Amino acid sequence: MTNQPDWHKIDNGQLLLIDEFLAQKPADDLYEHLLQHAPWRQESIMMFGRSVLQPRLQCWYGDLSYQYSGLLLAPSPMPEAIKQLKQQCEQICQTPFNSVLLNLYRDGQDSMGWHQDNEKELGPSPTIASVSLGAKRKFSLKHKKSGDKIDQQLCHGSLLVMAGDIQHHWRHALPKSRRISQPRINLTFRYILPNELLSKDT
Ligand SMILES: O=C(O)CCC(=O)C(=O)O
Ligand SMILES: [Mn+2]
Repeated sequence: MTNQPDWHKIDNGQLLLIDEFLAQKPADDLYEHLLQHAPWRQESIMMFGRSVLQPRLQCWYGDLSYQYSGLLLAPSPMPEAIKQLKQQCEQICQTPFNSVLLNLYRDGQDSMGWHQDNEKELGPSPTIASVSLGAKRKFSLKHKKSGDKIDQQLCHGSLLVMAGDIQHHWRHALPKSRRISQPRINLTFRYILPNELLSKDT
């Protein structure tokens, strides 16, 4: 069951949060399925000239490759269960998605640092739809100029959408949390622009 979209205007963008985007049973089934069967990998990225393991596992499905922090994620067809979820997100957001990055935070020690989803392949003002499964975790946004902070608890089966110019003006992160011992899975749906639509000088 999905609620009516209720977008919140924030400085330089819009946020949408639907706590009960997925009903309990489909959320439980997808969580168990992905936990057991998704091809999770712990990737390394280059930081200050050294190769460092990321504090989470990831996998990627999409028609096109995606490059971030020096990592190249090769194209890989989306499984049916994820295609259905993609369609639900497209309906709510009224925009297409052609790829999804899955993150598995094994417990509260796994995290994602402050960043912007602003790779040029995502286009100038990307809409990013993020579905959460498993442990409830705090998600934070911080405005780059004003320092304003928004903290949002993301629960099992919820959908958070970032749209407008958020990726230019805000950073976001999933901080560590000592209290959490259960895994969380996050699926972030994106639209990757084909190479021929990217301007050559960016
Ligand atoms: O786990 C989350 O909620 C955030 C994930 C994220 O920001 C990303 O995949 O770029
Ligand atoms: Mn992100």
